Parts: sequence; C-alpha cells; structure tokens
Amino acid sequence: MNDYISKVLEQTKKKNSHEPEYLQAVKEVLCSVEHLVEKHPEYEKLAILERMVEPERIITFRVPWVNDKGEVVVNRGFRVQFSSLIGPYKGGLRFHPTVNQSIMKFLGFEQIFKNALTGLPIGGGKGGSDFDPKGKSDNEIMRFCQSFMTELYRHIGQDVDVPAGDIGVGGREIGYLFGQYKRIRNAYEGGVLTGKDICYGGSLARKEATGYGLIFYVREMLNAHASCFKGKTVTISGSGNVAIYACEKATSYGAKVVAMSDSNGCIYDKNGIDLDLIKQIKEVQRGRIKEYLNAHPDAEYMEKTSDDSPIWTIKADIALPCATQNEVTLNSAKKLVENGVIAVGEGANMPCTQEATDYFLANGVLVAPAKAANAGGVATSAIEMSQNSMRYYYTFEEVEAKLEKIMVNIFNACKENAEKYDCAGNYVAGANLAAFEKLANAMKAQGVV
Ligand code: NDP
Ligand code: 2IT
Repeated sequence: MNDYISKVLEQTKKKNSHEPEYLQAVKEVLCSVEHLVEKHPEYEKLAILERMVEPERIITFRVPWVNDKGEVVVNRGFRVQFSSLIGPYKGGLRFHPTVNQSIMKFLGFEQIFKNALTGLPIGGGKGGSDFDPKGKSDNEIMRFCQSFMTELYRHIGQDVDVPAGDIGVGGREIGYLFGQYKRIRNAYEGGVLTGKDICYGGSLARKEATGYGLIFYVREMLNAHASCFKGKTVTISGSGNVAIYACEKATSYGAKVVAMSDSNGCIYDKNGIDLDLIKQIKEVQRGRIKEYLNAHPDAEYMEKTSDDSPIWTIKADIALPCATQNEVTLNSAKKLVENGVIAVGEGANMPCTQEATDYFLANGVLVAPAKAANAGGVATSAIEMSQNSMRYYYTFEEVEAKLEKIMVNIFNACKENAEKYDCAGNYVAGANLAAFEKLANAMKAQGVV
C-alpha cells in the first residue's frame, strides 16, 4: 500500500482505537483511492487525508426527559459535524439503543462522500441518540424530541447544519423536532430540517426517495451488464422507510420481492410480498413483521438467532440490504453466492462487512455501494431545502424526475471512475474515487482550514 495512506491509516487507528465501525469506513475509502493519491503528491503536503478523517466538530449532550410513569430518563445526544467543504453539514438523526460515537462518526464520514456524489451543495454530518423508540408512547417520543432539540437547536440552522431522519426517526419525530426548534427560535426557518410532512414544508417524494433511488441505481447497474429487474427474485432486509419504498419500485419494474425482515426475523412469501400489509403493520401499527403471518398463514417466518440473518439464506437474484450496518456477514455472502445472487444493492449504510464486499467482488457479484446507491434520500432532502428557500413546491413527478436523473448521474460517475482507475465494474471503488477527488479539490481551493 502507498506509504502516505498506510501512515494515515495507522494514525487513525491509534487515535480511534475504540471505534471499529469508524475505522472500517475509513479503511474502505483510503484503500480504494490509492491510484488517485499517487497521482497527487501534493495531497500529502496539504495533509488532505489527515483532514478528511478528522471531524470538524463533535457535539455530545445530555438529553433528560420524563417517561409516562413520571420517571426521569437520561439519554446521550450526538451531532457529528464532519465536513462543511461543499455545503452546510447535512445528514440524518438516528434514534437506536446501539448509537455511540463510532457509529455516528462512520455515518458522518460516509455522508461526506455520499453528499459529494449527489452533485448538490451539501456537506456531511450525522447525529442521534441511544434513545430506543420501541414501545414508547407518542407523548414519550414527543417529550424526548423536545428535550433533544432544546440542546441541538443552538448548533443547527438552514445555512449551518440541516438534520433529517434515519433509523428510528421518521415523519413523526421530525415534526416534533421542528415544532420545538420553531418555538425556541421564534422564526419559521423551514430549511433547518428535512423529511418534514408535506403539510408544513416537506417535499413530495422525500419519503419514497431513498428506496426509489436505490432501485434507479441498481437498474442502471444491471443495465450496464445487460440485465434488468424484470422477472428477478429479490430479498430486502428491513421493513422501514428504505426497505418499503425499494420494494415498491422494484415490484413496479416486474421483480418479485419474496422476503423482508425486521430485527427479530424475516418473512418469506413465495407468492411475492404483500406490501400494503407491510405498510399497515410497520407505518401505521408500528408492529412486528411476524404479524404478516396473521393475514398470510402460508408465508414462512424465520427467527434471527445469530449475526447471520436468515434472510440471506433465501435464494434470490438480487439482495438489497436495507436495515443496518454489517448485517451481511462473510457467511451470509457465501450463502448468497452459493444461491446464485447476481447483484447486491446497499440501501442501508455500510450493510456489508468488508469481508462480505470483497467476497462478492471476487465472485463477480455486482455491488451497488451505499454511498452512491442510497444517496437518493439526501439528494431529495437537498431538493426539499431548495423548495423551502424558493418558497415553492414541486409536484411529485417533478421531484421523482430530478431524483432519477441524479441517480443516473451518480451511477455514471461511479462507472467512469472505476474505468479510469483500472477497476471497471467495481462501483465500490468508483464511488470512493469520484467523491474523494471532488472533495480533495475543494479542500485545496479553500486553504488550510
Ligand atoms: P427505519 O427506522 O425506517 O427502519 C429500519 C429497519 O431496519 C427496521 O425494519 C428495523 O427493524 C431494521 N433494523 C434497524 N436496526 C437493526 C439492527 N440493529 N438489526 C437488524 N435490523 C435492524 O430506518 P430507515 O429505513 O430509514 O433506515 C434503514 C437504513 O438505511 C439505515 O442503515 C439508514 O442509515 C439507511 N439510510 C436511510 C435513509 C433515509 O432517508 N431514511 C437514507 C440513506 C440511508 P426493527 O423495527 O426491528 O428495529
Ligand atoms: O443516511 C442518509 O443519507 C440519511 N439518513 C438521509 C440524510 C438526509 O439528510 O436526508
């Protein structure tokens, strides 16, 4: 490996030794930009890599709130303002008990590259809390969101940092967060959060954007290899925002989605998933995927009992991990390859372990990398920001057309960069190369800051 890259990787490991997810994300990027770094000896003099892996700022804060029993609960809040190189910090908020600094930093780091790929003026950030929304009442969710925003508000703003949703944060939470922000600021700054409901400044098609965008990207990738969705069997992990709309769009292209999951297990319906029922269980009732069997007793339920999720043992042409990081292990990758998978599209952030990605690539499986393939969500957030600035709304069709164009452009950038650096067909490297070069140029232009 290039000496400069090895040196920076070593330093990063030393400084962040307790942050495995963060180190995993950094290693993947740095290892894939070697040819680019070699072409640019000035990167070392300007400490481009060192600056790229050090967040501009990390904020952690106490989030005290009162539950329905009248007990005081304390959670930890985070906002990682990673990079403002090409726009205000932009990225989601995750509410999940596993949230910690390593996960926030890996997500913030990936967000910088993802946002650069969209071609829109947005920097990279991420935030959230170890708060667990499961089993909480609406009132508890509201009180938590209000407390979270009572601290976060001083660090964000429509030209400073613009949070949105992620795991555990959807339309309901964004509404409560926005209400509290507006109350504290005494101003209607619509562009301070994205993923808002349509009735108070949200964008049509933002809810659908990540899942639809993933399918547009995978469609382009399949097309470049003389294939398509029509007639293919698809498995999709998760049953949240990204998974549901990926299922909807893939089905509209003639694919048959036969399995979906949640953190407890997966359902397999050989007749094709009944998506209206999934929406009812997940979006309306906030229930468990197992309840699918009440209406479809012929479907099968498989409980998750280890790190190897049962959904990846189901035979499929295309696998779309849309739940969480490292959900596709090397064991799962081997099983998918054994069962003849041709493409893997990452809807979640970093869903494949490094070993799983390497195994797919070594076995000729097409991989649509998260940074590129799930960028449709944040791209549509940027379209929401621009509508807020213009005090104007686009129609659903207008937003979807813009999203589709962005995803096609991102795929083309990944393809061209992979070819330029002698790794044609490796879109993981292509995405990292395309984004890195743009960011390094911006860093050079702005001086040592
Ligand atoms: P949701 O909260 O809507 O859904 C998350 C889904 O993943 C649920 O089915 C959940 O199951 C499952 N899940 C979450 N954590 C775990 C876990 N530790 N193990 C197994 N399953 C888990 O989130 P989103 O759909 O918004 O996000 C899914 C992924 O997509 C995340 O990686 C997110 O970072 C990424 N992403 C989201 C974007 C967006 O716009 N929302 C944009 C780009 C990427 P359960 O209900 O049991 O917890
Ligand atoms: O991971 C992601 O890109 C998101 N959760 C969406 C971020 C956003 O600002 O819309």
